Amino acid sequence: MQSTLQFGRFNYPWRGQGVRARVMGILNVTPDSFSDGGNYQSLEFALSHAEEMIEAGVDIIDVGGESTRPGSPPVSLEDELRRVMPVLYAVRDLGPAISVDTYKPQVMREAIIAGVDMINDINGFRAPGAIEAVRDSDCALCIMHMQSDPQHMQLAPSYTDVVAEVSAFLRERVEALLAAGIDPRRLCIDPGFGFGKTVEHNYALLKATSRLIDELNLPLLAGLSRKSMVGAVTGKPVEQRMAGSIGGALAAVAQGALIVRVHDVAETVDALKVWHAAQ
Ligand code: 9MG
Repeated sequence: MQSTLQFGRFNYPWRGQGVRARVMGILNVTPDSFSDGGNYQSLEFALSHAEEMIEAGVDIIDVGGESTRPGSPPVSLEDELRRVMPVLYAVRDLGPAISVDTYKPQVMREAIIAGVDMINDINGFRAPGAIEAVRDSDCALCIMHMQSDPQHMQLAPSYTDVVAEVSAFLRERVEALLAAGIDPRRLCIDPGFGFGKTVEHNYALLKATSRLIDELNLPLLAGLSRKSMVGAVTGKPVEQRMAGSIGGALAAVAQGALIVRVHDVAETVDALKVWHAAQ
C-alpha cells in the first residue's frame, strides 16, 4: 500500500514505492541571523541563504520569524509578519516547497494566502483559531509536541513515560484536526526534540521513531540539527555539531522518518543520497 503526504503544490510518498527522505532547510529570519536587523538587509540575506540551500538540493525551505530556542521570548504578531511575509513572497516560486514555522493563526492565514506548502506549528495547532486558520487550505500540517513553552520548557521537563505521553499528545491533536474535517493526508507528526525534554527523553523518542509512525499511522518529521542532544553525546559546541546532526538524521530516516529539518543542507543531502543508494 502506498501512502502520500499532501504538501501544498507537492505530494510526498511516505510508505510503499518511491519513498525518499526529504530535506527541510532552516531559514531563520530573526534579528540574530543577520547583521543589522534592517528590512532590506534581512531580505537580501534570507534570499541568498535560500539560493545556497537550493543549490545544495533542498526539498523544503522552512521560514521562521521567532526564535524557539529554550528561553527565547515571544515576538509580536506585527514583528513576525514583518519578518516572514516578504521572505515567503520572495521564495515561494524558486522551486522547493515552502513551509512557515509559526504558531500564530494570523501568520498561518497570511502565509497560506502567500502560497506556502506547509504550516509547521511547534504548538501543535493548540492556539485558539489555529485549526480554523488552516482548515480550508491544501497545505501540509506539521503537528509538533512541546511540553510547556519556549521560555520555560527546559526548566524541569518531566514525564512518566515520554514515548507514551508524546504519542498520546500527538493522537489527541490529530483527532482535533480530523474532527474539524481536515484530510488525514495533510498531516505529519513530530516528537519535538529539545522542546521540554532532557537528553534521555530525546534519545528515547529518537529510538521510538518507527513506533510513533506505526502508532499514529502518519509520516514523521525529525528536527535535531545542532541541538543539545547532539552536543551531549559528541561533547561539541553548537558550531561543531554538523556530523553528529547528520548521524541523528540518518538514525531517524533509517526508522522511517520522511522529513529531516536541518541547518547543513548540502552535507545532509549527500549523506541521504548514499544512505538511499545502500537500501
Ligand atoms: C521550529 N523548529 C525548531 N525545532 C523544530 C523541530 O524539531 N521540529 C519542527 N517541526 N520545528 C522546529
